[in-house]
Amino acid sequence: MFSVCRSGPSGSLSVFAQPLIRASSCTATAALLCPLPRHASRTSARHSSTELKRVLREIIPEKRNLLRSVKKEYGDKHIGEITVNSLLGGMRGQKSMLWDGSQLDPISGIRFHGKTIVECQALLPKADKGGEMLPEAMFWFLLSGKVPTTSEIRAFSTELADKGTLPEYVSTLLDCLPPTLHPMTQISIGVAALNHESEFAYRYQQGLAKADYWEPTFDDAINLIAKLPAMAAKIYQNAYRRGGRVPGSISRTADWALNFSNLLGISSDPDFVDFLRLYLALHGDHEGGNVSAHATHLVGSALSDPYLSYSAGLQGLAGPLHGLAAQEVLRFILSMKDAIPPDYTPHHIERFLWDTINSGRVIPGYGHAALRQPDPRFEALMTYAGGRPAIAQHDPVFRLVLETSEIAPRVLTAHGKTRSPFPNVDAVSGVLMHHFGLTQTMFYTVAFGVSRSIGPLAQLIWDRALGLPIERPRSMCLQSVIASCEVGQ
Ligand code: NMX
Ligand code: MLT
Repeated sequence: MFSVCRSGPSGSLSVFAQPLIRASSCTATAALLCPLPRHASRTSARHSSTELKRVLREIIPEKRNLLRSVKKEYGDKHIGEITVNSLLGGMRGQKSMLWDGSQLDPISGIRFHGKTIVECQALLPKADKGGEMLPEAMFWFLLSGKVPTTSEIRAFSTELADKGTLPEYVSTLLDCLPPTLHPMTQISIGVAALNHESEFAYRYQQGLAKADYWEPTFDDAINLIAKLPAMAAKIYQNAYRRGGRVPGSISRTADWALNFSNLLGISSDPDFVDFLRLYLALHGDHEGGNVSAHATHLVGSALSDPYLSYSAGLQGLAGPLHGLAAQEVLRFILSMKDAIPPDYTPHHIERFLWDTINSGRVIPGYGHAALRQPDPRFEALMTYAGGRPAIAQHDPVFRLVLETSEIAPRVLTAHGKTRSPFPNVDAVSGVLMHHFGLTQTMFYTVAFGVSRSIGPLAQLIWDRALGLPIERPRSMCLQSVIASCEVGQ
């Protein structure tokens, strides 16, 4: 029989307890590793210490103990189809969503319509002067399951270029934001604001038949994907170059990534453009369960338009356990570089990793909620770097990333907690941007957000085409979990 005290109104606490634990540890991680500049004035609301908070502080330890005991005693028990561990553990491993473009195998990693990354690299069209698959070709493939011809993709790139300019009100809105506002917050605001021109929202108000939902969803999705490079470049300009016009313009003959690169105006190295093509194609989709994809799908299931849906996805991507890890990794590597001697040995790296873990922080870029082997996206980027001596042999920051990737799995395995001690894609993406002169780490997740649009928006079109219903799983309070487990004991 269960013996932990169960008094108190559990329903509301079960909602609050877990986010509070996570938020405090993530904040500490960011602050300890490399504090971000804070220019905004802090209001007293941020430091509120109400009576309610005091009450909560007293209750939390008891609730944490209860949660631990429930996991220990009932973790493997089933409630309906799923185990208590899955219900309490972020639904890990549970298959409960339709997602057609890609599927993850825990060992071999992501497959796009059954094709590996390497197969996609071989199959999908490239730019005339480029060696990497085009991300808009990946979108085409994700959406249709068909490999586009080169001429189809050239026409599609032109269509994206034609739709790529930001409306004036969005540029003005972005200009009004504090340049110190995190770029991820800026892009999610900008994307949400684009819903002013949503075809889906407009036609829905006019009375759209359910069978036709997919078509304006498609139009909005293409319009949004087309505008993301210009939006990201504008945010970069405002945050890091004191505003004004971006250095480049959109060309009708350029592909999506080349236009993005020109708008950013960071590097004229053709290798940078090819890196961007690969980066944008690789980060586009990672089945449906990751936070950004799932958030887009969830919000979209309420028939919110594609702009609002993807804005929600971007807000999920902005979490340090998800896409923000790309920024955290580079901060981490640079702080390691500062902390170890110039003639460092593997022993110094290992000690730095242990110090990180022992102070209660995670090693960013390592571990995964679903993968159980090194992330093939990480391997694809390492292969890209490996073929370029300027990166692989002569970039000291890249060398440190490489050496860390050889040591961290051993350290995490010895630590014994992480289910997957291997590098994920974020372990290397930022250092390649850094190599090409994109050194503003807070921008890295914005590039991820430009890319991630292609998978979740492709799926959103299918959600509407197939008439998938509003997503509405049931939740349970902890008391009900315990009661269900005790039935029949
Ligand atoms: N460093 C130290 N501890 C870790 C790490 C890590 N890299 N990864 C997992 N753990 C810990 C984790 O915090 C947990 O500890 P506790 O039991 O005290 O709560 C324990 O190991 C078990 O976690 P897992 O079940 O292996 O991982 P989970 O599925 O909960 O989380 C991540 C997956 C990706 C959130 C986690 O591995 C992590 O925090 N990694 C670092 C952040 C990161 O790289 N995120 C990027 C993911 C890829 N992306 O682009 O989104
Ligand atoms: C992603 O690309 O979304 C990440 O690897 C996280 C995930 O799949 O859960």
